[in-house]
Amino acid sequence: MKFIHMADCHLGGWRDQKLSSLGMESFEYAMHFAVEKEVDFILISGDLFNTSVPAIDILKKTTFAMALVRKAGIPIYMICGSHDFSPSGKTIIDVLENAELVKNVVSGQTDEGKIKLDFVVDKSGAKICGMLGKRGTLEKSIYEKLDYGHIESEDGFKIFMFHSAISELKPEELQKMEDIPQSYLPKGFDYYAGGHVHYRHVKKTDSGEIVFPGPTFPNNFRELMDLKCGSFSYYHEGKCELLNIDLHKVNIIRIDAHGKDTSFVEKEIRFRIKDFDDSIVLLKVHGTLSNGKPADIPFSNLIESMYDRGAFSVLKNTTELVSSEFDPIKIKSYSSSDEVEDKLISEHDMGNVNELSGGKISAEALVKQMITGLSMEKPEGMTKSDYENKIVEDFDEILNNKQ
Ligand SMILES: [Mn+2]
Repeated sequence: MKFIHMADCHLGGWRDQKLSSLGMESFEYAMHFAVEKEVDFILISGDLFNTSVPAIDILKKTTFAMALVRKAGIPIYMICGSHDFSPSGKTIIDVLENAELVKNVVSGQTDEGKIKLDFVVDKSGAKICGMLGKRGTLEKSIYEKLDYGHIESEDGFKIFMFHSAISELKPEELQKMEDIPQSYLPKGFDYYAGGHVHYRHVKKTDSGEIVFPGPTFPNNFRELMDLKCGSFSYYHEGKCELLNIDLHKVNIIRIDAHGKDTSFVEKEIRFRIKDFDDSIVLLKVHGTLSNGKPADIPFSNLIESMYDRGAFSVLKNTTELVSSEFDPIKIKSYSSSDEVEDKLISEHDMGNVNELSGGKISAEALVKQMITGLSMEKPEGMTKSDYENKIVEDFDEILNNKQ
């Protein structure tokens, strides 16, 4: 049996046009790899798109790549991740499924309060089932109702797809991320196809492996620094192999500006400019300058020189660069906007919201859903009044369902 497993593609996630295209190319690379290796099937463990309403050009390229593997006779099995849902629970994945490009494997019935998951049986014989991921790890409550015996007693080669962080397997820097314990995963599966945590990790269990393949392309500056490239898992000859997708190398220029003046920092950056050979350059400058302010460093000029020397793309990060002329404002750096939202919500008095949530879900979860609702951008081609109606409709659903 041969398959590839990817997750967290976040297609359309980069504002920078070049990096957005690179994210797409990395996804296409993995799809072509699958065709070339004649795999039995492809697994996508959630967060295929960055938003629940992706732009038309993103959809166009994604569906083109999917149609290609489908024509080669390769099925795509997937689950939805936290980014794939609109606040009212709608997802473009349903559209892809109706067009028979993908198969969403999350299905089941409720029987006396217990959820019995169904298996999808691939023609290779693999039996696949899975659990969706929701914003704020709201899937936790679904795991608590799972009929484990029902899926654990099934025989054959079994794959469980999931989109959640696992407490025991989280990297140090993501300790605050919400998670589920490893014991929530059903036992006895041959392969656990994970997603959600943007890092690469394989852990052996008694029956098989829990695999986090990493995103197919890093999603922000920090991920580019840490991961350097995208990746996916290739399962063949009874074991999995994590493969990198490095279409462009990453060059990191990290400058500690502490106690230095701006002209010294400028020189230090200049010394590091070399032939970049089509690589992505990450320029990270941090520390407290001895005199002058960050704006005195001619960054646009420096960046231009980098492009002149063949950089594919240059990203600058100076959020931790401060001037000594002012008292530095102490801010904590957060890894994602989700984290900032969580922090703000937790600091806020939830008295009134508690009433609104009717006790069915936590006030925090309700606020998160409302924030997601308000963050929906107006899709291309939608009129302003339709957009307004849609927001109101989504809000109604959030407030009435509270699920
Ligand atoms: Mn993700």
